Amino acid sequence: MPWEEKPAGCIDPVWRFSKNPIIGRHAVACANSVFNSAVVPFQGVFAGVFRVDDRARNMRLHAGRSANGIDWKIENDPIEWIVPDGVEPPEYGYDPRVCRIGESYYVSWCSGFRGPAVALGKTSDFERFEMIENAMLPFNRNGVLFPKKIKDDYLLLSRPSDPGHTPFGEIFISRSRNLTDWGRHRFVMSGTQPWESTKIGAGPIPIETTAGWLLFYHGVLTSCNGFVYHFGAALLDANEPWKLLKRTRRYLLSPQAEYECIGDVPNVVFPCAALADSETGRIAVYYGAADTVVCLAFTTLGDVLDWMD
Ligand code: BMA
Repeated sequence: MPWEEKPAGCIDPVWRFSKNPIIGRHAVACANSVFNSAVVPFQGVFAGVFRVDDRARNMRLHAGRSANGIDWKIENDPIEWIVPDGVEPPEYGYDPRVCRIGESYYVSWCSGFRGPAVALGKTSDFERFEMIENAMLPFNRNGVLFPKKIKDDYLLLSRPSDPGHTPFGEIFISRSRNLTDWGRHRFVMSGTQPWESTKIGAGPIPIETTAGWLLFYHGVLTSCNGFVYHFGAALLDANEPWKLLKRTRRYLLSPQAEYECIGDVPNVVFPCAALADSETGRIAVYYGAADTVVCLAFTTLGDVLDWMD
């Protein structure tokens, strides 16, 4: 996985890749911008699903491949979802997450279903993508699956919202036996600190650790100039992940680099994927910056846990 050591003298728990952004706004010919995107290890290399806003400002998902997780070849054409009979096809798609469960790669995304809702689909090869169902009613965003079943249930985090830019938001969890019928909803967490006081939403697929599930999430503050998107992390109970064990009182990363402060939407860091190495504890976080480009930041499990204490 991509990795860069913490710079000498750095006191921050998360540090940016020196070659950010890794994907520029015109990485795809049709693109106005490429940001909030998800990657996974795939057959010895890496694959991903990318948010590409085109030059008509349609929001679409595109598949991509990479040998090293840094240099990406993104398809010029959007994913064409195979939609089962009777299922509302996506009017648009954005903010994907990709979750491996067994041999399948599940994509959750914010889908146009008479307004933003959480849709689920799957692929085994990043070429053929089948939609499963709209998992959540509108209005809901930031659908994030867990990478394994717990007590026979698939688990999905989500963030009920409104049809617009949503000045509120807390994380909930829902359970399902078949990835189609979701229920037994539980509240997980809300923002408590100023940096996350407007709303929060789950980010990358939770990472299983011996201390519980490590969840990176975005937290939004409303300033005189509008929303500011940071990210932090929480630790959720291993068996009952609606139970919050710990969280970062201070953010892990806030928009401070120029490419995070200047772009189509200034002051946004929005994590959608993380790669983790269990032997070393290394974590690489992929995040969208300023709704314009894709960036990488690094941390370790130890750094994040220390920041929670
Ligand atoms: C959210 C989503 C994200 C975006 C963020 C900041 O509501 O639309 O895709 O990064 O706003 O604009």
